[in-house]
Amino acid sequence: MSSVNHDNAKGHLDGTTEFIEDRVMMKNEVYVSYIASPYAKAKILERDYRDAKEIEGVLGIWDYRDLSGNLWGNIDADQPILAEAITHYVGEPIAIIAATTVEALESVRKLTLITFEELPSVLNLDEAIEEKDYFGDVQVIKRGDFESAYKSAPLRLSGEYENKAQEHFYLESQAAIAYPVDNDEIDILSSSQNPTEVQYIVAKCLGLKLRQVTSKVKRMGGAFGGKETQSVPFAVMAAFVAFKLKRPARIILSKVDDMIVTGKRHPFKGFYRVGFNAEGIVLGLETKLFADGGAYTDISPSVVQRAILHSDNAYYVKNWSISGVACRTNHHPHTAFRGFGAPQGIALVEQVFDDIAYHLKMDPLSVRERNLYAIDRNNTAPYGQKITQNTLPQIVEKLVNSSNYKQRREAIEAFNRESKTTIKGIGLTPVKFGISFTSRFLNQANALVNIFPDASVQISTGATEMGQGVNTKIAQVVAQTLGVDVSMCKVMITSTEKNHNTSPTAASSGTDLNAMAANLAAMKIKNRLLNLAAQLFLNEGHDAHFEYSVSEAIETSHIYIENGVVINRETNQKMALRELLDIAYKNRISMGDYAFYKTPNLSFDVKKGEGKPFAYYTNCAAVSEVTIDRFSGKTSVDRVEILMDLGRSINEGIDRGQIAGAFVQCMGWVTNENLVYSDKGALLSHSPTTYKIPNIQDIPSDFIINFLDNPYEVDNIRGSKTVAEPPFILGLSIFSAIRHALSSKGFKGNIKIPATAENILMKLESLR
Ligand code: LUZ
Ligand code: MOS
Repeated sequence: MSSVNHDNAKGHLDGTTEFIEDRVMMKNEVYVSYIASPYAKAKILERDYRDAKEIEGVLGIWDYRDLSGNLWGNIDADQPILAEAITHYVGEPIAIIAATTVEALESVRKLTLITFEELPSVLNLDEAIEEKDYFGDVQVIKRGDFESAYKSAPLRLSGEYENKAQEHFYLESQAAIAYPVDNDEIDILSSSQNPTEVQYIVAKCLGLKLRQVTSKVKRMGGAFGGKETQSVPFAVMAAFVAFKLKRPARIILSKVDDMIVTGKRHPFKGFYRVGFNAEGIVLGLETKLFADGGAYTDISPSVVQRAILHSDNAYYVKNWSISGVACRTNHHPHTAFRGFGAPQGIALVEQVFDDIAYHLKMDPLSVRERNLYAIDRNNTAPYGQKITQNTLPQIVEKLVNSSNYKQRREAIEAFNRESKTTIKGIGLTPVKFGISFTSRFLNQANALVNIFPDASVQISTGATEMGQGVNTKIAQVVAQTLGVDVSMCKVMITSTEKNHNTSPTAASSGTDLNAMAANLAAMKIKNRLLNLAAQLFLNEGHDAHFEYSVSEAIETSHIYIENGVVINRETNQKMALRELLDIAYKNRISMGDYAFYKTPNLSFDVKKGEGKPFAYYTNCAAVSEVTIDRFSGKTSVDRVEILMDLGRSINEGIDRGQIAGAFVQCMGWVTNENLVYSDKGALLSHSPTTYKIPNIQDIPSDFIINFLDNPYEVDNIRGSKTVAEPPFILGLSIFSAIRHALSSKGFKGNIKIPATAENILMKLESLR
């Protein structure tokens, strides 16, 4: 299909798109904030709010005792909206404040209203691993017999892996406005990927029935997983105040508060042992992953599950033992972030392949190629899912050729032998990413589609628009089905009133699930319309007094709708769609419909670590070339070439944006983005001045994105594959390129993520 513009492209560029904070204040509307814990772990000794209540404009201050329900979390409801006896991380909310001005809120936050007794905290993942303080069970996937494969292997290596956290850095902070309705209902507008969870938890905390809470999301200014769960507490705070005061209430976090209070991409530590032969073929691999889950469960066990399910990445290993678990620390609870554990699981196995290659003095690409999932054999994942329609070998081969990888690698090695000021490196990373929520029940969606007599269409689904273009893609799919221009179709605000019990827009599945449901609803409407058209064409006229019915089985395959015209292929009869719609309306034929979709044939047994968790895989690969300044350690990414298999892309323009954005986001994670905490667990790099995400000058000057001409019929909406998360992981090719550069100067061993200029400089210094 075509590259239709994002439906808010113009507004996003000229600044007219409305986000939550842009909503005009209502008469009587109040501002909401919260009081945060200054300690990583502390006992609350005393709360005395009297000084706060004396500040002009303050309307109230409430804590957990005022909520009907306080604990939330969709795996284990262990996280308080407001801390009770003990606080568990720096920045944790303890009390809600409402005031008529932002200044009054700020004054309250400067007061000392709560006294604490500091308790010993766990701020270091190693300590948590030692203590075995886990969220849930250790998850395991095994195939074959690792121990004997390892023992009998001609060559063996073992090593450690480590990555730090990553801040989501969405441009719009967490935000919500709640409106009281009719004394006993709440309408809540929030910046959330998960309006249904907002509805559930607001109802729970306020002691309401779900029918009393309508949760809406117009759009988000970015999310990346950071609003999959963690928008909930702020929505609850606004809803609580609105319900209590019977006044509209808004909470808009500052960037600094947002960075301090919300969790990030999980830091991981990993340990591996690998047995292999002189050709670089892996005979047995054991990987053990430990994630820093932070203070509460959030969705860490799910993140770990996706991490271990991606520890094979694109490679077949006959004997495998994979395990993973999330550990409790006194940091903000870490959460979903684009890739959802897969980047960490894959980064570990990519490191293993680099380690093997440098041990054997081979090109890491050859080691990767030799272990890649093949098409007709060696194509079952360790958890038993068969890798069908495998495009990995084709992708790697094409990319190696089109990028001139081999010649460039030789040229780089020659350059590195001579150069006194800079060193270069090149890396190729293939990626296989499993598509579907690993929790099977989340793979469902519903949609409501209405067509009006003017042939314009309103579509409602549970998908939330966060800039990724899901609304544009859904509109394109429905427009094509109904035979109208995409400008005639509008995806409406996401609301729990139109679509119930929906999943978060996450796991790259927003379009797959919701466009499928919307298409099914549109098909139902279209079938009725075609049935009516068949009768009208047969009767060669339109008798408005005749009662047409759509219940009879009537052959309609010769009739289609295109560009707003209904056409009989056999007789060449035509009529305007609007005319047909008018007759449908007059004949009491429904012009709206609803549909439900669930991804078929998914099954995964967590205990056995076996089954088919994914509907399909999105495959891709990237080649990156870097230059490192030997005096500053700074890495520049000079050339990038990406090859993506997206089946038949629904919107190549939008997909290209997703690929480039995801890649650059990972570039930040593996190079420059560095979260620094005090030894008391306070985040020090909590604003754009101290936390550097890539900027426009960091984007590779030579940045090629190509789409694979996939030879298979992809069983997904319009033959497309989803795009959102997989290309993030391609940024690991930068990491491989950095290792290549360092190894060519004789550096052996590993480097942690992020490979900041400082880290690289220390490695280079160690070689002097
Ligand atoms: N969220 C979730 C996700 O609940 N389950 C998943 O499998 C997932 N995968 C990626 C991103 N978010
Ligand atoms: Mo996500 S990490 O798909 O919200």
